[in-house]
Amino acid sequence: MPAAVCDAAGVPERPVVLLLSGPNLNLLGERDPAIYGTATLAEHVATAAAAATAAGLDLEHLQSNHEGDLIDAIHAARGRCAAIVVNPGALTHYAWSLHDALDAFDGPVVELHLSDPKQREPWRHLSVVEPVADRTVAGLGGDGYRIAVEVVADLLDRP
Ligand code: CA2
Repeated sequence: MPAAVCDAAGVPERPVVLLLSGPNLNLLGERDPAIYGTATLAEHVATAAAAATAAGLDLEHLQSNHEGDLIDAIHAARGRCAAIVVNPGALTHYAWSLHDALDAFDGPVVELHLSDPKQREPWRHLSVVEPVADRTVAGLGGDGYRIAVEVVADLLDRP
């Protein structure tokens, strides 16, 4: 186990996992239940937060419909967050600036999708995030949020 990082009062800090949600994921639960299920994004975030707590991690979440907001959050996570879980939405398939920002992040990156884009329309088969992700969790629906955090916990525990 790595040595605990402590705050100014000597209290051990829990590593922070940043969960990022890209465009339109704020609409989850409102339409397309056959593809994305009926749960809302808030419910998925609660699932991820519970998994983080169980693993001794803290979870922060940001959803944005704007690519630049997500990139700013990745930059701000450098040196502050231990890992990133990202469901980039449709940015997955073309946002090379997101690829570059994640490439500049030092910790583990887990790419997360509710559906399995590789089983869908051909334009979804390319992920520009995949080359800079340590793992991809896809096609597991809402369970993916718990599993992605468990994967992060596993990656952080490795020497
Ligand atoms: O399967 C995933 O998690 C995706 O990242 C979801 C994206 C899609 O573009 C990716 O190919 C795969 C779409 C998120 C938009 O979700 C909506 C939910 C309800 C209503 C409209 C959009």
